[in-house]
Amino acid sequence: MKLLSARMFARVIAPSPRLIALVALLVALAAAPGAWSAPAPIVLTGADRRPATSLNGEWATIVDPYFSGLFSFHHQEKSNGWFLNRKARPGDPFPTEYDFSKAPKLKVPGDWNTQHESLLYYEGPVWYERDFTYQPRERTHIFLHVGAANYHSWFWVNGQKACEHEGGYTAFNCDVTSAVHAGANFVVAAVDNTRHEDNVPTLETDWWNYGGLTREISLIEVPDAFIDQYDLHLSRGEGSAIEGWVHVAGSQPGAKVEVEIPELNAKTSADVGDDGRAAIHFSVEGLKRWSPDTPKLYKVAVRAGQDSVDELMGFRTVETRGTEILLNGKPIFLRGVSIHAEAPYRTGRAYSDKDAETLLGWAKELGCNFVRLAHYPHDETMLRAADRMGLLVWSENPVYWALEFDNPKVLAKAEQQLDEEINTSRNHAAIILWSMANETPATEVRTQFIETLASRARGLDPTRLITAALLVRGEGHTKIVDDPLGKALDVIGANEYIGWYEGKPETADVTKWQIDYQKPLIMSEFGGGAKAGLHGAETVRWTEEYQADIFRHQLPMLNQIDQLRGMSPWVLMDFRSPNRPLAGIQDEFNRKGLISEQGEKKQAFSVLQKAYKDGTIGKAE
Ligand code: GCB
Repeated sequence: MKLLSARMFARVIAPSPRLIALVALLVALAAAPGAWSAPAPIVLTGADRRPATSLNGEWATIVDPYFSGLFSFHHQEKSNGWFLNRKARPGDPFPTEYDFSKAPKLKVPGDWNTQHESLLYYEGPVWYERDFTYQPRERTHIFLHVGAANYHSWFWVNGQKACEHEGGYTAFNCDVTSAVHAGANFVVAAVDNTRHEDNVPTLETDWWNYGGLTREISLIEVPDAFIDQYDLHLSRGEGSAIEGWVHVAGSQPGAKVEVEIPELNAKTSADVGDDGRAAIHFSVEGLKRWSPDTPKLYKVAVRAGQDSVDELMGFRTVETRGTEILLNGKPIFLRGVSIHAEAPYRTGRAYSDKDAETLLGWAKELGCNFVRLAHYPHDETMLRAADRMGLLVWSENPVYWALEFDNPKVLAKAEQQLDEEINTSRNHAAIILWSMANETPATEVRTQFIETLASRARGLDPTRLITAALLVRGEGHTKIVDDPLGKALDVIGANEYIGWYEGKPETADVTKWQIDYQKPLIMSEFGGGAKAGLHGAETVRWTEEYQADIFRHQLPMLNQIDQLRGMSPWVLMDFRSPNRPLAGIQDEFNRKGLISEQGEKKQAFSVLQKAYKDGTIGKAE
C-alpha cells in the first residue's frame, strides 16, 4: 500500500492542523532513529533570481551546548528530538523540556555571535524555529534555500527530516516538497559551528567563527522538471559566441531549452540529452563585453518547459599568455585588495546588498579593479555587486593553513564545497580566478590534495584561471616562490609580510624576488597592523604612520617584479579575530585593515589609492 505523504493527506481530506501535526509526528517517529537518511541538498544556480518566499526575520532559538535536542543520554540520535517542535500538553506522561514558542529570538540572516553578548564566543549547536504559511502548487518541487549555515546544519520541516549540510560558506537547497503542506507549517534547523580538525576550514583560522544561519533563507518553488544548473559564457577568441550548457532536472531527453538575450535580439534553442544537459552555442551581434570600465550586464532568459530563470549577466573572456593575464584578449593589471566578509560598522558576518556595496564601494574608491574575496566563498549579493560595479573577483575555497591533507574525508569535504562554490557562482562575469587554497604547508600530501582540487575545478569550469595563495621562503634578502603547488596553477598567488612579521618596512628596499614559475604572479597579501587614529613616528608599530610606511616601501619593490600582474594587500577593513587580543589596540580585531570596522580610513589607504590612481603601480605586460 502506498502511504500518503503529509502534504497529499492535507490536500485530499483537509484535516485539522492538529491532526496534521499528529500525522507529521507519526511520520517522523516512523522515520526511525539512527543514521540520517534525508536526501543530500542540491545546488540551484541563480537561486537569487527566482521568485521566493522569504524566511528571513526573527527565528525562535535555543542554545544547546550538549546537543541534547538531537542526541539521547547515550548519544543515540533521537526520534523525538526538538525538531518535532512539541508543546507540552496536560496529562503528558513525560516532560517536554523545550518550547520554541517561549524561546528568545535571533535575526536571520545573521550570525548569533554579534546578536547577543553571551554568544560572542559561543561554539556549539543552536536550534532555530520559524512558523510559516504556505500554499503549494500542484506538480512542483519546493526547496528550502539556505544562503549559508556555519558550519554543520540539519533541517526539518513539520518534523520531517529535510537535509543535512556541511560547510559554512556555500548555498544549498533542501527538497522539502513532501514535508510542506497547505496552511500552517514550521521549519526547524540545528546549526553547529564547533571546530573540528577534520573540517574545512580546520581548527585554526585567523577570523571569527561566526555561527548560525548567516545568509538569506527562503522557499523556492519550481516545476517538476526544472533548471537546476547552467553555465553561459563568452567563448575565447575574437568573435562573440556564447556557449555553455543548461541542465534540467527531471527532464526527458529531447526536451527543449531556450536561451534569449532580448537586448541583442539573440535567441537559441537546444535539446536536452540523456544526461539532462542541453549544450548551448550561439553567435551574438553587437555584444558589449563586460570589463571593470564597462560592466555591462544583459538580461538573459533561460527557459525549459514550465521553468524559467531571468538572469543578469556580463560576458567577457579571461586567459593567460605567458606571464600575462588577458581580459577580453588584452593584458590587464589587477589593482586589488583582499576582503573578508565582515560587515562594515555593525561587525559580524556580512550578508546584505548594503554590506556588499559599502565594502566594494571602498574598493572602488581605492582605485581597484579587482578584489580577493578571502578566505571562503562570499555570498551572492557580493558577487552581484561586483558584476554591477565592475570589480574582478578572486573567489576562494576555504582550504586554509594546515588541513588534514592525508584524510580522504577532508578531501571529500573540500571537493563538496568547491563544487557548490563553482556551481552556484559560475555565471558571474566578475569572477576570473578560483583559488584553491591559502598558505598551506608545502608537503607532498598537501600538493596531491590541492592538485586534485585544481583538476576538479578545471573539469567543472575550464573558462577561468586556477590560483592559490602560496607561502614564500627567504634566503638572505631574496624571496623565493618555489612551492611545488605552483605547477598546478595558472596564476601564482604569494603572501608576504616584509615590514610586519619580518624585517622593517625598509627591508623591502633591498629585497629581490625569484619566482620559479613563468606564470603571472599576484602578490595576494602584504601589509601590517595599525589602530585607526593612533598616530606617532613611522618607526612605531600600530601607528597609522608605520602601516603607511610599509606600503611606501612595498610598492616600489613589487613594481620591480617582472611578472607581477596584480596585488591584493591585506586587507580592506579590520575584521574580528580571536587570535588578536592585544588590549587597547587590537581588542580582538585583526588591524591590518586600510579602513577600521567603523569606516575610518587609515593613512595607508591614501598611499595605496594614490599609487592605484596615478598608475604608478603595475604593468600589464
Ligand atoms: C595571512 C593569512 C591571513 C591572516 C594574515 C595576518 O597570511 O593569509 O588570513 O589574517 O596573514 O593578518 O596575519
